[in-house]
Amino acid sequence: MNPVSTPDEILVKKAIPHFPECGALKSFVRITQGHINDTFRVECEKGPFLLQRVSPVAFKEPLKVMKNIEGVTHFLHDSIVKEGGDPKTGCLNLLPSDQGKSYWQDQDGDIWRVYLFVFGMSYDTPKNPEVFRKAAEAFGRFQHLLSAFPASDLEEVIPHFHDTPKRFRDLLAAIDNNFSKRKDTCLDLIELALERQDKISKVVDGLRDGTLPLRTTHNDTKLNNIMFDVTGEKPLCVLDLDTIMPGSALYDFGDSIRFGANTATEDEKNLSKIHFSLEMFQAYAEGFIRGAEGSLTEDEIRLFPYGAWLMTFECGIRFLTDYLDGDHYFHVAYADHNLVRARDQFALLLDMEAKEKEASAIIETLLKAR
Ligand code: GN1
Ligand code: MG
Repeated sequence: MNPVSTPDEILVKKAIPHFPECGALKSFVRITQGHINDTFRVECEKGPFLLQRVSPVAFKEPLKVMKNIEGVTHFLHDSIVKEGGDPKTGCLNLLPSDQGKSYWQDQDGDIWRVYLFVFGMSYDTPKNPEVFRKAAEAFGRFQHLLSAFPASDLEEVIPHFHDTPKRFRDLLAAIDNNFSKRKDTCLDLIELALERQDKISKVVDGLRDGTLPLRTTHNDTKLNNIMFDVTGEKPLCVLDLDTIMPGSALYDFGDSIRFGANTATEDEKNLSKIHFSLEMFQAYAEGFIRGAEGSLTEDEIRLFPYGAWLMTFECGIRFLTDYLDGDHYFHVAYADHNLVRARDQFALLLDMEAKEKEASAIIETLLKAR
């Protein structure tokens, strides 16, 4: 036995005894896919579970996060049971803590939660358009199912989460402060961002004036937030429910494209590998429309290419802002990780701009076939 405990070991050993249904802890591994929360797969006496500490940096009011997740998972659980599905794999399931809640709050005020472990696999890049289409159907269906959920019960856990003009103002402040003294290393990206500021308010404006409907949205629809079964063929459930809030369908559509229609990963250093795949775009658009079962408006669908562009721009400036601020928000694995991510997003953005006409033509064809 290793006599010196690692910081992770201290954390996990502290948390697990507060979830009686887990039984004694046997071993654990940290899962490094997410950029925000601390996530561990824990092997316990009663089986494998997923243990997470909700990031206090990202979520200033973590109890609101838990309230949303409790509401949504119970709602999904009941809908899946009604349809004769298996709620243990069809949605996330929270375990109770010894505080009689769906979470355990430690002495520092941090929130810990445990989910039943869902066996399966997730993709960081879609292996083919068919996989991407299936993920799109799952996210579309998720949104459709939650259209019956009382959206007024949802808390706005990160205010202005996809308010791109607000994200842009945050970037301007970060450029001014230049806290990390790294501004000179990213002047080209700053210029690209500044040149595009007139194009970034279409969705917030549409939600404000009612031309775009406000919906219950996931808001973080990366492909790896869909758990597929072990064969990688069948989507089982939607993961990462932290940012479920009222929003636009274009956020969910766009964020998926930003991530999955990129021919490279989100932090590819070799920019020549980064392209916007129209084939993936089309597959996702088809799947999302089908999964949403007619609930999307024509205006929303017509704005799909713009939504993809907007979410790519927004994510690019968020990475850039964090780089300028000194990496306080996103977990980083090396010194200029956020800059690499920002460069990646801007490379993708430029390719989307080059392919804008083709993307719009794909959508017009899908609209005609509807
Ligand atoms: C964060 O933690 P993760 O990887 O699920 C972020 C998303 C970004 C994403 C970029 C709460 O999500 O908004 O799109 O990184 N989540 C939050 O990979 O800020
Ligand atoms: Mg997330």
